[in-house]
Amino acid sequence: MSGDISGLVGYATHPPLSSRELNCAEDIKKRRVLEQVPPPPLPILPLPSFSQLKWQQREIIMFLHFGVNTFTDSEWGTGHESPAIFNPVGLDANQWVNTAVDAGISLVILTAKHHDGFCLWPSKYTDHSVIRSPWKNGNGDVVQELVDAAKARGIDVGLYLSPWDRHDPRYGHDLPYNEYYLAQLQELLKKYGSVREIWFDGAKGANATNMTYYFSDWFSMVKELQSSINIFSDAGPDVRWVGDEKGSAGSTCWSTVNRTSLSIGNASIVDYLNTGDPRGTDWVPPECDVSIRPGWFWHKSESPKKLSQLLKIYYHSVGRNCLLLLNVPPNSTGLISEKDVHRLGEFRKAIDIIFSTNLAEDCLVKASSQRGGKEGGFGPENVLDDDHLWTYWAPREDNHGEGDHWIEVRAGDKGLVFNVIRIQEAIGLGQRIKKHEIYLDGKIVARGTTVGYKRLHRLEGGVVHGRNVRIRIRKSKGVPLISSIGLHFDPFWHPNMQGPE
Ligand code: FUL
Repeated sequence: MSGDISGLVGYATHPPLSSRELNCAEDIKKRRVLEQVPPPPLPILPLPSFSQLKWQQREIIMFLHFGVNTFTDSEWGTGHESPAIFNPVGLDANQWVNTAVDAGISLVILTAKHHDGFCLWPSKYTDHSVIRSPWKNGNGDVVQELVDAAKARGIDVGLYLSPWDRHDPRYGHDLPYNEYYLAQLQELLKKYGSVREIWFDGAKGANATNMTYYFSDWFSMVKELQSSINIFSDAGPDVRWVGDEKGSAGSTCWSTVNRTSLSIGNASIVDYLNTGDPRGTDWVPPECDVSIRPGWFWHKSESPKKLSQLLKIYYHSVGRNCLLLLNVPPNSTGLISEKDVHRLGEFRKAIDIIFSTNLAEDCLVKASSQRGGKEGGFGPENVLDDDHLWTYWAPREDNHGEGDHWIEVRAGDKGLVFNVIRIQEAIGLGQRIKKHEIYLDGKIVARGTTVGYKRLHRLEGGVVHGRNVRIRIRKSKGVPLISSIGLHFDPFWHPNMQGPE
């Protein structure tokens, strides 16, 4: 707005203003300026932290299960393995990282220590490690090699340090084992630069010795040493387990939970973990861990999942407000097998084919109302830009009751042919949507509950044709804030069929 206040106070026809009148005119001017730029709506708590938001945008993370099990054809080592069997003569962490980068993955998490207790780095607190293996004459360090390779390609690293340790004699003795575990945590988090995620696995054999883990000490130490890290466990605090190892979140999936209802290694809470809690006071989004193969570790006899299975996992994890943590295990040579590299490449390509074209982009977008009026900055056109967090459509707060908010994509005569609908909420201001419906030319084609960072509807009935797609928000906490909408065509989706290999 210009500095001209004549229109407000009739300056052209009145005598000069007194100082009181001038102050008053300034106030009006200021108020007008404020009115012109409506502020964003208040957030609905709880909110994600900066690190959680960054994590959410990664969408897919790579898990690397590697260790003595890779050489013994087993999943859970006994702890009695000889370090002499660990000899990945062709190990090339650059190949692991290149595979991740080619798949669009920006974070890789390595099992620095699995349940067998064998350490992939030369820990000074045990000799059950690479130090006693023939690989590089005991001078190797897999964690360092991964860190170097990741740095060279500009991606991030995370580490898995199994609490359950079947080798170390201190296991089962609370104080000495917790001291040992904390010492190893410190080694890993001090020596290798920035670590973006740490994985505390809740698994433990049925006959394992009972003991108490000092989680509070562990978590505090982790946060002290790495300020931007996300801590994963069954119970968070930053990322929670989704409750299964199939890569599938609940079709209702809240990033919010009550942490007081959670405990680590408690099988009775898996449903709660799977769906989250609309009344949750803590932001702890779920991560869907699943392996590209039947096992977590490499086995000669196993093969990667079919592309159609991987895509289904994608829709049920990323498409349900989650992160997909996809395990791609290096083999006994120390390389990711060719067939896995190939399958992962196909997976990435398929995702790009499906989502690189948004059919809504050439369409008109209308909404039931918009915050701050036409030029307010919260118009429906925001759902078509590239920012999927901080530009969004916001309806007016005042004149629509629950169930009356809608946004519509209008294609006109050219029409639309699609089988996938993508909706994204502006989660930076809290997760809000509880129930939504999607109509094509007045007929319902999909319905769902939560949306969150990303909700994908792959239409059960297959491809649909029409002109106008309306998304109705039937229930939400406060007003819904939608940051992105996509209409996509998935050529790999054939309802009631297995899909291509
Ligand atoms: C589980 C472990 O027991 C598996 O071996 C694997 O590491 C998986 C990711 O977590 O709890």
